[in-house]
Amino acid sequence: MFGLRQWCSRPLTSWGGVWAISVTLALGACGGHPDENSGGDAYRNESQPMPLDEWVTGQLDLDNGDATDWKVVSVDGAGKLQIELKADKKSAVVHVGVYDKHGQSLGDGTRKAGADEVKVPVKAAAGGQFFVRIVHKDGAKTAYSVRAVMGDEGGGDAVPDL
Ligand SMILES: [Ca+2]
Repeated sequence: MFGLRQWCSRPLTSWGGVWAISVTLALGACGGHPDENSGGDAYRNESQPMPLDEWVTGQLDLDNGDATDWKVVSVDGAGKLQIELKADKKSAVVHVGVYDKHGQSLGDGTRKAGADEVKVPVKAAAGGQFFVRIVHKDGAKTAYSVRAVMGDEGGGDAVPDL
């Protein structure tokens, strides 16, 4: 179940100087890395900013070394954060994982072949940065659109609409 590709694309959890060494080791150990042409966003600390409420586009091409894109979104406070992803190609299987600033997984989902989109709702316990890992698991290379929205429920302290 945990193939080499899975291992290679696992999130790195250390932020400091150890990081550079980890990347070197990971690249060296994997050879033909699925993210050798990832465009500078294959790791969490390379996450591309994604403004709240705006569709952001990207591309994934597993067979040509761009299997992973990381995005980062900043939210003002606690609440329900939802990540929505649409992929253009029907055959594309795209996994979406959401992580907090410590790298802890908050939720995930998969846009299956033939599906229109996937929505991944998570609970943002506080404001701050949240990271989104988008991984091309299978199928044709594809363009995608991804958006982060904040809901008005699930925060626990939401003020009711009057
Ligand atoms: Ca990439």
